[in-house]
Amino acid sequence: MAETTGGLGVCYWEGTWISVNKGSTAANKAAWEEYGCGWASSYAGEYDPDDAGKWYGGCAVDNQAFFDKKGNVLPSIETFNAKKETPAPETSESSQQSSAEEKPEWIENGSFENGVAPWVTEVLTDGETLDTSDDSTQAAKTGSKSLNLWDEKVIHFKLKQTIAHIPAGEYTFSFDLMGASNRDHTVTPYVGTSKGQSVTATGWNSWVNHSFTLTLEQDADNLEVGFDCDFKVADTWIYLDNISLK
Ligand SMILES: [Ca+2]
Repeated sequence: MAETTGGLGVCYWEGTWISVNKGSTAANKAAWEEYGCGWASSYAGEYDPDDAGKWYGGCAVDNQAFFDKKGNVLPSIETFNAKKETPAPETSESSQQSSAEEKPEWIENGSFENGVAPWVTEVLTDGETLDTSDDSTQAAKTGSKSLNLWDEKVIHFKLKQTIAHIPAGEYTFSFDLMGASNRDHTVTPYVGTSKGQSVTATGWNSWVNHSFTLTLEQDADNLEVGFDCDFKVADTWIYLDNISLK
């Protein structure tokens, strides 16, 4: 907007309509009516019988990207803060630093304070299942929980989540890792086809922050981000926390 002649700003309309996504129109209608998450409920028919009274419920433009279908806020909410702070072109070190700090977070639930989802595991070792991939209060680098990954056997798996859409640009992927120091294993972070260095945990509660930078040459849809975890000996365990892509 700052570069548009006469541009005053943007208007954002009804960001709190949530799709609910119960699996069928009938189920969605019941949820909209019970929780009031559509554009209007049947009660609006009292003062607006012709429009809201007939067409209450959800809307073709609900779930406009600030909240997921369960009402959890998404990283996109940072957009307006980021834009509001965009300064006039200036190259001082302090202004570069402050704009870097305000970059939006693209990882959802990177601190495992809200369970494990949307993180999922994909086991690459035939016939194996991962014994433990749970959020844990045993240890945390940020907040009060982290993710514990453990298996009684040798196992190779991925921990990942998918970013629906992310613009081209330069990003830093970072995370904190701790875990068994006496078990041969590697943890390799990746963002799409970009891989960071393979690292190894260094002991109980010995949290180490790792990061790598990457460039997305083009906007990406359904970008997979996560870790390739290769537990080369039995009974290997790690904890991950504070995962970030900015
Ligand atoms: Ca945490």
